[in-house]
Amino acid sequence: MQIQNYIGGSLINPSSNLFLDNYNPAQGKVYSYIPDSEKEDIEKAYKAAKEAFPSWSKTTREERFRIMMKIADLIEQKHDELALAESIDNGKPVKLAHHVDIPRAASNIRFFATAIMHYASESHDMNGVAINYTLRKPIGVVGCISPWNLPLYLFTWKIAPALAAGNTVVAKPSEVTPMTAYLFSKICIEAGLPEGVLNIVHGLGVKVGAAITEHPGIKAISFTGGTETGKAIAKVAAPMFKKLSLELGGKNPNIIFADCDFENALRTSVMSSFANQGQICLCGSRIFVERPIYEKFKTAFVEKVKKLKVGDPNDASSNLGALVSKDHLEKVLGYIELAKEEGGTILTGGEQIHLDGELKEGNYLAPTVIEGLAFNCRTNQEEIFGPVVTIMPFDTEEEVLTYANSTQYGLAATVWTQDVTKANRVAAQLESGIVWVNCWLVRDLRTPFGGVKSSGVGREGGFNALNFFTEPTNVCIKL
Ligand code: TXE
Repeated sequence: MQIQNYIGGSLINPSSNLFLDNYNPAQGKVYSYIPDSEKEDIEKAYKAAKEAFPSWSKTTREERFRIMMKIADLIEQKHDELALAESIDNGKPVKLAHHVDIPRAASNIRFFATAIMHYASESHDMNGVAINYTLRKPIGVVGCISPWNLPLYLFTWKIAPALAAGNTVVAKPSEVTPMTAYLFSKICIEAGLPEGVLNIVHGLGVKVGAAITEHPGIKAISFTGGTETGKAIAKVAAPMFKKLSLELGGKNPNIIFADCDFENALRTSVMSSFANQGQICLCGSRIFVERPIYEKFKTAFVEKVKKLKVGDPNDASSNLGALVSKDHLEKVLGYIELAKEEGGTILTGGEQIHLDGELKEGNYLAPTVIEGLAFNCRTNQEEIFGPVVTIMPFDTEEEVLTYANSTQYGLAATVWTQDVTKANRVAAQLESGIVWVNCWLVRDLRTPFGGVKSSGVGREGGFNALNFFTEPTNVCIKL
């Protein structure tokens, strides 16, 4: 199967007519081909988006709402096909794609379709002297670049607010997981999205992603991915004064106090550590447990982790599927070796898993728990982005805050305690864009989403995203 670019409303081959291999990570085999696009393809996409902008930006909110709702309906109608495609392309359990990725993609579109209907701008009255009002205008052609871990989920999370606000878009999904973005382009055609409003160009980050970043006509970039890539994008885009929203890596602390609801903390920590094979930027990869319950929690946690089934993503009984690529598996295995060198003890996992038959060459790794590491060693400071967590005890709030805040990252944190005063006190002191208390990954799409420090710049979600994708003009009228 050959994937195509979606430019000017049509599905077309890349200018080079060259294609890259696309792997099925569960089998380690090439199963489709992705356009190896070039700068030239981005230029074509930009021209189509520029041409479409005057009309799309003037389209009524009601009409944009109507088309976007149709897209969301079609995602739901094709739910099974999309979930299977996501699982084959990414290696994630198909049941996860069913419950999380695909429903969320439809919700993203619907959420911003409705949000634009309620989006209002500010007015400031100067006590009879003058009145100010703010116009919020779409920016023009904007760029959206997304990663491989939640492919359609994060792709639509960016595209939806951009389109709702009246912009036209040049988008690039990850070259590692292009399939659902391709299926999405067919959905947009079926829904009647006007030509050129959304353009999807496939290919390598260093070529296609860089061409979007460098393009002088693309005035804003919304990016989710690795911190190093974020730096490279900022370096190019900042001197061009582009608007930038960067959602980058994390090394999230999961803090468990002795007074927590033990069973809930235990059950949720297994999920927050290993959901999507640990490849979610919000996963809690450093577990800190207050000393009085440390041994009890550790024993129960390891016991539960040992019971997780790593297997065929298409089998409903699998808890973990395959890691996204061979390269990524190697990277994660490298960190397990590093943890051993740094004095860590592997409590469970630590090894690649070799399944049988068609899955023989798949990228499977046993969920891994590591104990005995210092809070400031590399394993506890660098983003691993796989099914690997460390666990360590703490004695005081002050100590655990030092551990939690010690990394360059600050995306998400989880706190487990039944003492609401303590929860508020700790949450306020965590250097983190998001803090979950007694839960994990509970998402209200209206809330600000993003990180501090090297976890990013800017916030997505709700009106934050619509503000990002619009340019305010203040009009001051003397009375
Ligand atoms: O991300 P990249 P990758 C982290 C995680 C992972 C690491 C690398 O630690 O191991 O990032 O993953 C495009 N200019 N996260 O390699 O390379 C690229 O094609 C413009 C965290 O997938 O950052 C893809 O579409 N674009 C993360 C997108 O950027 C470029 C989720 C992300 O790719 C580019 C995924 C360039 N120079 C990985 N180079 C999270 N926080 O959610 C690449 N791209």
